[in-house]
Amino acid sequence: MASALQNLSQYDEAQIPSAENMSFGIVVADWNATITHALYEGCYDTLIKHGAKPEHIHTMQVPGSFELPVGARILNARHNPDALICLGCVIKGETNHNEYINQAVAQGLTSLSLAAGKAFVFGVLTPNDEQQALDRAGGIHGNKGVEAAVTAIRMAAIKTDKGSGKKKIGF
Ligand code: RBF
Repeated sequence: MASALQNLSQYDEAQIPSAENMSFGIVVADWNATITHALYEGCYDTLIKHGAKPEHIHTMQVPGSFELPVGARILNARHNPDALICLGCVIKGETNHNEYINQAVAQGLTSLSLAAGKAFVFGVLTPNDEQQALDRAGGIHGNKGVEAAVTAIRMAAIKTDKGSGKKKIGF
């Protein structure tokens, strides 16, 4: 699988729009806090690195990943940011609770995104075990919080882009 071979958190910084005039909401689930708080650090630092101002980044903690959609909805109503990022970690256990939670979060964030016309970024790790989570929260596979931040910046730029003229596209 291609994704097993690369650290997707490495990207060309020059290709990312400036976040200087953008605002963001970050919602973090406290279940598996060692993991999710590392995702948050990566996410927050990336927004700042690309120019976002601390006063334009609004953070909310919720108990678990299942609460991410409602937390994001509250944060959106409160601050109306350009994009929201939801960070969580649902580790597969002996029962299939993880499938219900992941499905609910994915559906909830999709509904919110489409209704609001802005990104509610899915930054939820869905690992089989804790090691897979650590690998993606600052380990060998990078930090998915960084990638969630980059997605939010790109989507916020799309939201405000007037799209005039021909664009150079490609990778
Ligand atoms: N929340 C997470 O963010 N990650 C988990 O791995 C996780 N595992 C759970 C396992 C079970 C059996 C239950 C009942 C809840 C779990 N939760 C987890 C919490 C869930 O997201 C939510 O906070 C609670 O179900 C309360 O609505």
